[in-house]
Amino acid sequence: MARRSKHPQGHAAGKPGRAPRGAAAAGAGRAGRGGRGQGRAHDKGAGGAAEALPALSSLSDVPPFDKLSMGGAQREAFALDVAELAAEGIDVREVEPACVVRLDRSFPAVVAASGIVRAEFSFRFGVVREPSAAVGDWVCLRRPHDHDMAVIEFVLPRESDIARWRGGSRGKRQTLAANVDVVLVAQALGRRELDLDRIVRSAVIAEDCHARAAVVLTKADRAGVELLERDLRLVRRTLGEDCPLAVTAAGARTGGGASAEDLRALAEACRGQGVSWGVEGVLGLVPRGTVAIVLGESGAGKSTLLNALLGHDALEVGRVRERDDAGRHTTVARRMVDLPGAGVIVDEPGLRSLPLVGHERGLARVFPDVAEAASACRFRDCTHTIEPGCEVRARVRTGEIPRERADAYVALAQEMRRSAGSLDPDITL
Ligand SMILES: Nc1nc2c(ncn2[C@@H]2O[C@H](COP(=O)(O)OP(=O)(O)OP(=O)(O)O)[C@@H](O)[C@H]2O)c(=O)[nH]1
Ligand SMILES: [Mg+2]
Repeated sequence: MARRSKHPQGHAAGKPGRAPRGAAAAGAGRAGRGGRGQGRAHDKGAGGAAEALPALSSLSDVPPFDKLSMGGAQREAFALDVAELAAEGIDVREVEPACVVRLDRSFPAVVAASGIVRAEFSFRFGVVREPSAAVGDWVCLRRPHDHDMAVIEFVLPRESDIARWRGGSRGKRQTLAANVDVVLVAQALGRRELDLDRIVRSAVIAEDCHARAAVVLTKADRAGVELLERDLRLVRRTLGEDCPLAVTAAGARTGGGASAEDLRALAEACRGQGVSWGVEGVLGLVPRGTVAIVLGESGAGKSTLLNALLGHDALEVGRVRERDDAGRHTTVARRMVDLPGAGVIVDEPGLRSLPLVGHERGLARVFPDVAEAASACRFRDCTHTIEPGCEVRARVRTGEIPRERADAYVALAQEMRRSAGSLDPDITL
């Protein structure tokens, strides 16, 4: 089918292309169409499955259409799609752009200028077993007047997509959200040592996916001032002074019993290090016009933080296990909410693993100084551990590169060397 070459899918160039079309679409052909006004006939009673979904009227804090901005390339692709649909004889007055704001199995909730509606994927996507779009995707939507559900005809090209590999090798790439500007990396303070590795790998994934990373340290009420100051210094030395950083204690009421005075002291400690504090600090990371996603382990306090940003309890909050502080995967559906006076944000189920596979560019973006030093090492395959003529270690000795920064880089580079069958030839790790 001509369309498949016009908007190639895939990720080969590092920049996401057209979002995937159903693999079976080419084979389905026009003959597979269920008739005008129809979407995809799902393998098991689409109507029944759709009925079990949460009613759209029960969804709160849905971003209004005018707060969701479509990019230039998406506009152009939309115009092409409309022309194609017109050539197929479809009444283009039924067609409009829309943004996916929630995924429930194969029936996303989408927001268009005409309002929020449930949609199914058209025959072009083939048999839909997994949603072919992500929250944040712009789609070419058809709202047939004689059909109760809208139909996603095409997914418009993504400007970015936040994705991770499932498992430890190049297995399945899972898109978490599309067209995201900012990734808020949520990490809880307090109980355990700060999981710096997790913060850094999240930042690398964000930058690799063409989004900006910002760190949000949650549950500050569980850390004393001393611990907080130590962790802030650690994050700063590792990710650099430029990495946006905010600290919150959004769920302090339900937690370790910190007094108002304790919280004031924590806020003061943040100010002392030039770090944003509280809900306002986080809102500042997601200004109007931006789309953010909050990433973190289950139990990191993501939904609690979002409820605080919204000013009411819109998202379900779970409990953590006393023994190891692990959450219970309370959030299960990806969902975009509208932050009053700021941008929009996607609440994300907690992620257990974030393997780094082929994220060399992200690593080089987060650590440009280390990557630059690495390119000056005597040996091209230097691991920056024991080799003579290692420029990375030399610059650590002179204090030019903080040791924490080099260590984080070396650990992740090592992981990627192990996991990657295809290192980017332009980057020397
Ligand atoms: N002490 C304290 N507890 C908090 C804070 N924020 C969240 N919690 C608690 O941490 C637990 C997990 O919070 P959630 O907001 O559900 O965490 P989540 O990251 O959304 O978890 P998943 O949805 O499972 O991925 C709940 O018991 C919250 O009350 C905080 O600032 N301080
Ligand atoms: Mg949650």
